Amino acid sequence: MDQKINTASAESLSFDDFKKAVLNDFRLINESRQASLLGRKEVLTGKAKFGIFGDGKELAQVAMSKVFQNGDFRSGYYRDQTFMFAIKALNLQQWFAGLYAHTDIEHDPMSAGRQMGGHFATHSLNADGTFKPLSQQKNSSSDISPTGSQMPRLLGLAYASHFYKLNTDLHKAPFTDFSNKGNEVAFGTIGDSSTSEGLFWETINAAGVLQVPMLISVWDDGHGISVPKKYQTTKESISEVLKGFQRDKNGRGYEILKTKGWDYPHLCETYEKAVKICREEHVPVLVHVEEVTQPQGHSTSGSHERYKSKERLQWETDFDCVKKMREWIIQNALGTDTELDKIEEEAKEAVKNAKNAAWAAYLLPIKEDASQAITLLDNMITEGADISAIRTDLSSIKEPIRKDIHVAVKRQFAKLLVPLLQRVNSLLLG
Ligand SMILES: Cc1ncc(C[n+]2csc(CCOP(=O)(O)OP(=O)(O)O)c2C)c(N)n1
Repeated sequence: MDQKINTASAESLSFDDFKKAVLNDFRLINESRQASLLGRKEVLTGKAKFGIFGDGKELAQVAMSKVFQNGDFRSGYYRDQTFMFAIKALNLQQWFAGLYAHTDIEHDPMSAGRQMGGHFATHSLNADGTFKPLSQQKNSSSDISPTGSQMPRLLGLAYASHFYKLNTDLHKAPFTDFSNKGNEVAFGTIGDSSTSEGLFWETINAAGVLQVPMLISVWDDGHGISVPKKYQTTKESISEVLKGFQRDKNGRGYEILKTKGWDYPHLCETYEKAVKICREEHVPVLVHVEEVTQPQGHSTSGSHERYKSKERLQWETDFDCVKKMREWIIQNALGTDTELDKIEEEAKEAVKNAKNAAWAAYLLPIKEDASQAITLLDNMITEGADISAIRTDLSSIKEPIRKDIHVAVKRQFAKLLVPLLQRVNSLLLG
């Protein structure tokens, strides 16, 4: 078996349990991938307005989630659906509800449809405004759309743990609900092109000076929308240019680690190492995850075939993390083709069912409004105006959106108002 999978946590598991854990991860990345594929279709067929998904970044996020503990915080960006699934802060149906912008917090717990899909969060407050015990749950601050804006907040979260560690008065109740003596890690995620921004550099420098438990991962897919790295990043490598920040005998600084987005055992090993340094020594760590792909391009507003070369597209197919994990499982006799085919099929089915359930739940209140509107139309005094077509049009729409209701009611008013206005007009003009 591959040497690299003998990481500390893997060693403590029996072969069967290890295999089970690996296959669970394989299931999760497949579900997340299928959600991205189906999500794009939902947008392109008009059921959702915009989509920006985590395809290509699944494996790195599964590895990161393994070392994320209660009390830890994430400050990240729109690619992190797999991580949110892995820490159980989000399920597939809720993810689709967010895509449709379902304005009900029970359905879209991320923001009740107020944010773009793919903007993730956990709740720090109970419904009555009191704090939840943050040290006993997995936390994520709420994503915001400007790229790089997750960075200052990430620093703040890591700095908070630094203070909690230093101030022993905070090591007892009720403060233990917020921090376990400062032993948390603040996990950040950012895309490679956003590392060109000032917010990134200021945060990186400050965290190095302050020596805070900040673990920042760069998902490096080589592009910022359509612009390749050679126009964004000096030497085309953020870890290369940050080498001066590496801690050494001359001073405190960073631990900088490199890994690849398709290499499951090395990703797991890297995150175990990274989090140990961060949590135990309060030294910031940067994990540069290279060779990450973006199978569907940047967002639903573009098509990457227009700006990536044939060679790059082929490389992205060959080094797709789902494909590579499957190959690795087979090579290491942790699963058979039949087992893996079954998992892939079940993942597809689970995602399809979650999508259908989310869509039905999204439509339910709209359908109720439409049926109320139809009753309203029926009860209106028509004064001879023929409005049956308006009613028929609305009631024949199988999946109405709110606009359909507004249009029907407006048409009805127009039909009724025009003769009325004509009468008023003729009265006034004699
Ligand atoms: C401050 C700001 N500038 C521009 C944008 C538009 N924008 C959204 S995503 C993106 C590219 C980000 O690329 P990268 O950081 O590499 O992340 P990726 O999407 O490739 O994972 C840009 C320019 C934005 N959201 N915010």
